[in-house]
Amino acid sequence: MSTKEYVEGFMAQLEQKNPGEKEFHQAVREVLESVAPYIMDYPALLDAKIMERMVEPERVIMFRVPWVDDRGEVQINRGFRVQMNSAIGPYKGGIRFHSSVTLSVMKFLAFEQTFKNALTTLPMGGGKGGSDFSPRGKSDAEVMRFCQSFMTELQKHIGQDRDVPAGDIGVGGREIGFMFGQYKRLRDEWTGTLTGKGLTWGGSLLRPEATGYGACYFAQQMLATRGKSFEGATVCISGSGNVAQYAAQKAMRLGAKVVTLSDSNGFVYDPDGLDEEKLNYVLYLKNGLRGRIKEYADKYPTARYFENERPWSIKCDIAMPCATQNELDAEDAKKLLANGCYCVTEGANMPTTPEAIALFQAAKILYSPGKASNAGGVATSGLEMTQNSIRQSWTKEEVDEHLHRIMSDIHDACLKYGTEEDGYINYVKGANIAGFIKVANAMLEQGICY
Ligand code: NDP
Ligand code: 2IT
Repeated sequence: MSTKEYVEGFMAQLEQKNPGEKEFHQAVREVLESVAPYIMDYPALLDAKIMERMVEPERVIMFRVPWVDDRGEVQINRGFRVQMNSAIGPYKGGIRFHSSVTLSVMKFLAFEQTFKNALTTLPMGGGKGGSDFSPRGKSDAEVMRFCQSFMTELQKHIGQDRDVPAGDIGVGGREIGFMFGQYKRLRDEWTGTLTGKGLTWGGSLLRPEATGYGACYFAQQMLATRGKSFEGATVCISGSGNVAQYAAQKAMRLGAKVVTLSDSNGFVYDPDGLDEEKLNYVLYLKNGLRGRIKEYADKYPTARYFENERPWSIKCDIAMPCATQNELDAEDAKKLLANGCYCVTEGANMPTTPEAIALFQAAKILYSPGKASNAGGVATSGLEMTQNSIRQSWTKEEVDEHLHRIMSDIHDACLKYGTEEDGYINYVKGANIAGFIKVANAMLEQGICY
């Protein structure tokens, strides 16, 4: 059997067994194409059906989330927790609240998380959860009632040594607070079962910044392989949420000019670039006022707002997609390449379509998949768990040092498994193989239990 036959046969079965789950199919195919040659060299992996086991979640929990809105009307949402793989540690991964959440989205995210967490070098398994509830436009009281109802069911399935959720799209400090409060009330115990907590109640310094900062640390390492850096570079960022905000802050502080931010309605282009004052306004606009990125262009007239467009037509050296899955397609990739972009570092999970990835790799530009470059967020969640367990709080400098080391270790792993014969670093291959080997070996050593 050729590698191609193995991949296509596997995918045909996966698609038949999981019909319609297109995001999940996409995520599995990407990993499988990288690891198939490795698997075929090790009959023990084939015989133990490691890959077949990895694509079947250990457990999926789906539940009703009823709540009452401010008008007194009953609302029903759907809740999920996909406990994908616990080979190397308790399930760990974020919770997403967004209207686009489906079982397929949860499974793709939990699958990606398994390999990402393995790359962090910390003992964390893979999981993901969420709901099709969207906090946008809801009052604080509505968000609280929703979070309490969601946690009333979820708390039966999680725990500090079992499954430790955190934030993701639509889940920030406010939502983690409401969920943690309800967890503590129902379980009558104070444990670090959620990460991303407030600083006065068990949170870690630098966790809010960690995904965006980590992505920039990773990009620094990528750029260094070509003698380049952020200094003087023009950067396009998509999104304007947690990851985008701190990617922008770090890129700027490393000497880059950040010229775009976006949300699901459009993007702003500021040819003068962000500065500390403008970024502070964005933080206040998004986290305090819960406003739209369009308002940036109202406040700073040098900026322009492009309704219903994505930022990838703007000329840049470095692109950092930090919003959501499949937000950068082949057409966008062609525009970036034509404009001379030489580095694409993902802050989001699976933001680049397979066709766009192929174009970047064919052009031999630097391209890193989210499971490598956005792993700083979950890694710092792991550091929060450690601090909770030893009942200590580390300083910002201590956490930052760990984060730097972890991102650098992930980069080394990508080099080890992803450097091709001509010297091109295929970060997709490197990240997938390095993450896979760690999880696969743990599964082999533990026998056929899942
Ligand atoms: P936030 O909710 O803070 O921000 C999400 C941003 O993406 C918002 O600007 C949002 O705009 C935009 N967005 C969401 N959906 C869409 C869409 N369909 N089309 C265009 N824009 C969209 O989430 P995060 O910043 O935490 O997450 C961003 C990405 O990073 C996600 O892929 C997430 O999985 C990933 N990630 C997050 C980590 C974390 O620690 N938070 C860690 C690792 C990865 P709008 O307001 O219009 O919805
Ligand atoms: O996608 C991700 O890695 C996250 N949303 C962070 C998960 C976590 O547990 O901190």
